[in-house]
Amino acid sequence: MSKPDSQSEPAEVQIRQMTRRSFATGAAAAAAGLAGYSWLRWFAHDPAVDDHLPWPLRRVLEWNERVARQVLGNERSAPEFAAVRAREPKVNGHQGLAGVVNHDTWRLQVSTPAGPDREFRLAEIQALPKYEMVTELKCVEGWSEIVRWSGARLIDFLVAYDLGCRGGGGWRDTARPDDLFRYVQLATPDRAYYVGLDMPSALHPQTLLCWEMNGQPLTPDHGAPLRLVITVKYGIKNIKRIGHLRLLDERPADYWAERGYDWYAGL
Ligand SMILES: Nc1nc2c(c(=O)[nH]1)N[C@H]1C(S)=C(S)[C@@H](COP(=O)(O)O)O[C@H]1N2
Ligand SMILES: [Mo]
Repeated sequence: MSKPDSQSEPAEVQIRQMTRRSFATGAAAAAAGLAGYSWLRWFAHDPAVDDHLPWPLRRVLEWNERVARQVLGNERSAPEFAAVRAREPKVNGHQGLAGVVNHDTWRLQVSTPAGPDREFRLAEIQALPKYEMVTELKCVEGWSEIVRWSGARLIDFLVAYDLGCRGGGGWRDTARPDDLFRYVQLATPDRAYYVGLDMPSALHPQTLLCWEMNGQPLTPDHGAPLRLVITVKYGIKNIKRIGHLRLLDERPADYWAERGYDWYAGL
């Protein structure tokens, strides 16, 4: 990302830009309304997590407080339910689930336009703060199920491993929403199933990289070793058996969008 050269810019231009920025922040927060703001607070000050957060995550919570209103302000959180209501969802969709995955040799391969590619072991994802949520999985075919999921937030993964901002840069204090890539694509190891996500949805606090369902390790049918659970989207975006994660600025290909479904598939 190129930044305006502060040396060559008159101070009043800079001040005007800064004012416009803070105005935009306030306006977005107001437009988001109470629903948006309440999850933002929950996101930014989670007492269960705040105290023992590794420093990069603590830093990003502060970062979130400042910019989340601009990036994520219009995303709402989905309702959560009592754990006793959780059931096993029916196994639906087998694209990209052929064969078996060895959890020891499995890697999450991450690529960005600038490269180089990076690889992550399951343990590196499981080392992140673990979240649990009891939410409704909604399939476009008309059924839904309440399920208890556990895993790490996708945003925490991106922040902890300095992914998501252009130029290979991490989530520095100076990072701004427009430094972020605009899209994320996730694909199965064989790339037979793939989903595209807009960045605000990818960064939502209820977007989890899950390795457990209803308190048990994921079964292969439900996406072991790692699947996405994203409450702001229909089931089709909740990709099972993730093998690849790509950060990019062009809207990525999506398996069901190519077959006539809405690319955003938002709820
Ligand atoms: N790899 C992969 N992930 C997938 C699918 C698929 O065909 N392949 N189907 C999707 C659809 S349409 C739904 S509704 C959910 C169902 O998740 P479940 O089988 O765990 O209930 O998985 C989603 N993730
Ligand atoms: Mo589905």
